[in-house]
Amino acid sequence: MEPVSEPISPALRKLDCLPEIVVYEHINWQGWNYRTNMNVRNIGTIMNDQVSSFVIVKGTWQFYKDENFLTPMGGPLGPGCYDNVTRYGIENDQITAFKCLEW
Ligand SMILES: [Ca+2]
Repeated sequence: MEPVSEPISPALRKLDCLPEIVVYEHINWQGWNYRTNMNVRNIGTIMNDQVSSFVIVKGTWQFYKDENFLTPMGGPLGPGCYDNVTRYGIENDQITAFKCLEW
């Protein structure tokens, strides 16, 4: 029997390169970390108002002070290692939400 295959849909191809971000409790990527490919509407009680550094693996991301993507802080940021949020117009220990604008 021949292999059964079908074309990869554009949507599935996109899954191969999802946006990705890792946020950290302390500056210089220390403390707990949280890695995700999803938009985060509310980071949750334990991690709320704790983020001090992050790594953007893929995509352009925007951070917010309040849940549901309200009160943007800083501008959209692309891939890179960001050692201290305050260097990028974001208040320390204030991030509650973030989302990918494009990738
Ligand atoms: Ca912190």
